[in-house]
Amino acid sequence: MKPVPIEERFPQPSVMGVVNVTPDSFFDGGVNFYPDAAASAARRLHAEGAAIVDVGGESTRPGSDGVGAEEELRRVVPVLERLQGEVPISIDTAKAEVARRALDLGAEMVNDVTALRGDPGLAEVVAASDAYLCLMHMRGEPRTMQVDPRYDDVAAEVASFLEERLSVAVGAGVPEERICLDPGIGFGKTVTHNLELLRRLDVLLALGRPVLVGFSRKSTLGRLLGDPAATTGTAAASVGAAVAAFERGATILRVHDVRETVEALAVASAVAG
Ligand code: HH2
Repeated sequence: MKPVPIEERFPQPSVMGVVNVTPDSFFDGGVNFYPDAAASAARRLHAEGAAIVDVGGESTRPGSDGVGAEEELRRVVPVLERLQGEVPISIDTAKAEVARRALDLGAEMVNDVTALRGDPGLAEVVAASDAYLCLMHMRGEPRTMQVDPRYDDVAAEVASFLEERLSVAVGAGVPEERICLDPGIGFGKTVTHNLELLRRLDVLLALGRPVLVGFSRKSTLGRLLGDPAATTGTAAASVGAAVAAFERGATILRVHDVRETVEALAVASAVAG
């Protein structure tokens, strides 16, 4: 059966829970590094109301170097095997081989922070499947992206990048109705850039695709609360950011604190009517 359009599968607002099977992710690094722990975390986030759980085997935090496909597979495959048929899964990867294996194991979405620039084989893997696809904006690469990022007009530049990547994905055979777009909070952006992207989310919404926002626990939140050296933010600040993103039109909120975010969004959407 053909998958329904992404906005039907993930009505606004939907929560995407995060499980990083890594030793070094900026917030949950090490916590879910072992498959049983990661699988339990995914089940818990789903039970708390996550519509989908994003499983990643490579940290993309500022300064990170990345890992090879073999190591990424070694981390995520045992987790996906445990969750198959139980928890809706998104695979956070830029690698064709990892995506292919994850899709074989039942993943429903491919979340690519490189927007199909990381691996020339990924578009074909997604196009040959029924998967949803998230295309994210990143300026530079994780190792160096936070070194003095500059834009003339951050919202317009992010939108024009995503418009181009959307047409690449569609040209490669991924149906447009299965694609969502993401401004990439913290990926080559200052605090000011991140805030402006949320404030002007309408510029991205004008591309006609659902928008996913991942502000959860990111350093901008800690910096806004007065710590210029913060590398993370609090749960409460993350919930505030998710509600602000929802109110500006985001459809999918990618978060670490699922229960709190689901509760806050229930109130915000009741108010929105
Ligand atoms: N943020 C992170 C990773 N993947 N994917 C999308 N689509 N949007 C995001 O904002 C996004 C993402 C970074 O967060 P996290 O996975 O918690 O950390 P790390 O990359 O260190 O594993």
